[in-house]
Amino acid sequence: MTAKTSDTGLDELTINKDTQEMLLRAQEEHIMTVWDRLEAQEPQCGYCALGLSCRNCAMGPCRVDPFGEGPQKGVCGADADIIVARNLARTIAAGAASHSDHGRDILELLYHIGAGETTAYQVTEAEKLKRLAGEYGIDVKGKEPNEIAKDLAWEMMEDFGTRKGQLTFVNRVPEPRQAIWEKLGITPRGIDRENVEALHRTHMGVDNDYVNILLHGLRTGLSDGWGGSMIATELSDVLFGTPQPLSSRMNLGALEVDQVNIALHGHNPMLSDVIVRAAQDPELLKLAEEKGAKGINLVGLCCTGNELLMRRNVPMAGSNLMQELVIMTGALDAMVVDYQCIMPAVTDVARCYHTEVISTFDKAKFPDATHVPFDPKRGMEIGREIVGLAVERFADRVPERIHIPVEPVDMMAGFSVEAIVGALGGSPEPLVNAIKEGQIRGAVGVVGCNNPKIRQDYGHVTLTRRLIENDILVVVTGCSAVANGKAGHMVPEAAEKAGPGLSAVCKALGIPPVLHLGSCVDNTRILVLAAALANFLGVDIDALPLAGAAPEWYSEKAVAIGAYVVASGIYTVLGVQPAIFGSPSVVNLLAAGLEDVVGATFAVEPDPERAAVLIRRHIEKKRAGLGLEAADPESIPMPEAAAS
Ligand code: XCC
Ligand code: SF4
Repeated sequence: MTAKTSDTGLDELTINKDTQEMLLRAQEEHIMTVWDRLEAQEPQCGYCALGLSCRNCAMGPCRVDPFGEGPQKGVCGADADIIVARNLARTIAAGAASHSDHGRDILELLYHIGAGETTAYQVTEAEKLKRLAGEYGIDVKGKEPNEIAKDLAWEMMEDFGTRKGQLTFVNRVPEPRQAIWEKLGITPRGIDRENVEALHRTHMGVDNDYVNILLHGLRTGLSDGWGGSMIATELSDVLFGTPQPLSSRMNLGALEVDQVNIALHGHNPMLSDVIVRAAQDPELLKLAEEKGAKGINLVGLCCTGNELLMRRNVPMAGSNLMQELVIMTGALDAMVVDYQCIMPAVTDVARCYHTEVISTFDKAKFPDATHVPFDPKRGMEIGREIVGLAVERFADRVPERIHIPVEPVDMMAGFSVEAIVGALGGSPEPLVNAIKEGQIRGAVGVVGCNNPKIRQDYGHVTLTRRLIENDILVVVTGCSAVANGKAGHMVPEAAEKAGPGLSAVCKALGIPPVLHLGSCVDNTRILVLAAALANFLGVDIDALPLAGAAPEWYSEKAVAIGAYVVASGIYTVLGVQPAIFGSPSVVNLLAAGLEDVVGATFAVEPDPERAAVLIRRHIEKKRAGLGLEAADPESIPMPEAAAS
């Protein structure tokens, strides 16, 4: 069944030519995609969409009638506020747990290296390792990197538990903000602890005060942003290198028709790093040649793709909605997956082609995939085995079915905070001055996923475009980085699309107006940058002309990110409604009440033209608050809501 793609103009589903061509192919070949499955689910459950259903215990499942006619309480007596708040807290916990468990995997790898248990990996950034060890109070004098690695890993493991009382990276947070968290009782104590406590509190009959539940939701988010995700980012830099600006290419055109193509999909870079090395192995290259291939070509998908793009210049095939479509090119010999955002549907699509799906983590298995369990102690061996499987598959291609749409688009990636500060000459001062003088009005993180409910990339690209046109610097991560890369926003020449002030700054520095900061765990780079700017100015983060946006989010992880960004003092606009509208009290708290508490709120605005105005108004307001030259927010006209 391919109803959606045949009934609806492809233009309404996506702004991308590569997606459109592959959806036509899906129609011809009768292959179901995520868009078809969404249509099959419609109409989706209204109670669930509003957050009003609960199945936290076996007296339920329960639901609260939003129109006030049916039941207003669950069997246990939980009302709409409690049910919505509990559901939201569980969503945050699931997202935070995903990021943080990813962080733990990298951390355990650091430990194995330090303990001399693997030679497949090593510390590549000894200086950064020392800097981190310093933050953790470890004496590094006279120690070899591996010894420091072991000590640091041990200390970071304590951040997951409760022994320390609070996470070490909380020390990076500007003091006024630390004081706010302390006063509210939401300073994150231990990464695992906050997640476990979130599950405890949302069990029947524990926390029945929606405000209290939501505050803990923020704390759980903070344990991700200033904990699990931050550890993932920092240690990935230590092990695989701190990203530096580089030029690359992206979209489905990154596949090579005459080479073995391997897509690396998921989030954790540790396995894909050995695959990058194995793909250069002369023996495997020779085997590929014997099979008739001219080489071995790697492409990325989702955040594993972002990690590899930033550090290894592996071109990106696409974002989360492209994972089925890349198989339909008929030119993908293997898809290697680790975890998160990998649709179970990939093995269904792969069955229609010659593509081998290879799962690699014991915690993330897929029916019909070949499972090659990752073991950091045998890294290279496994890398070679996987590349070997892909090479074998090349011979099974069906030439008539190969269709690679479009040519790849050029883009730049690799803007770690270190690289940005480096480009500025070693200090955030030039950026601060450009903001003070109004050349740059402020900065916005446009992040997160694609969601088939939204015309693919329209939200990311439109919002970003309106912001840069108005001299607002945009930083991107995750699938938003793919959207903006494909739209041509991430080359230095894109400075032409920016307003005069931002354009001049970009030209002087030779950088694009939209900077690629990395994967979704790398949203912590935005926190680090925001803290550095705030500390430089001697203010709290919420005083800065900053904002966040997730125009097309779908994932629980995006909710966790939203929670830590807002709790860190940054106003955030969501393009997809979270399941909270069944409780006006919860909506009120998140959209207004939090302002007095953490100095930032959430807004929901599906129309990116209107979201851009909300953000511009917010930035002018913050500029005025800092005593900088600022426009009257109300002088920025709000476009009419688009008819849907
Ligand atoms: Fe997943 Fe990170 Fe979302 Fe993309 S942006 S769909 S979470 S890959 Ni994080
Ligand atoms: Fe129903 Fe309460 Fe059980 Fe939820 S926790 S399923 S509202 S009885």
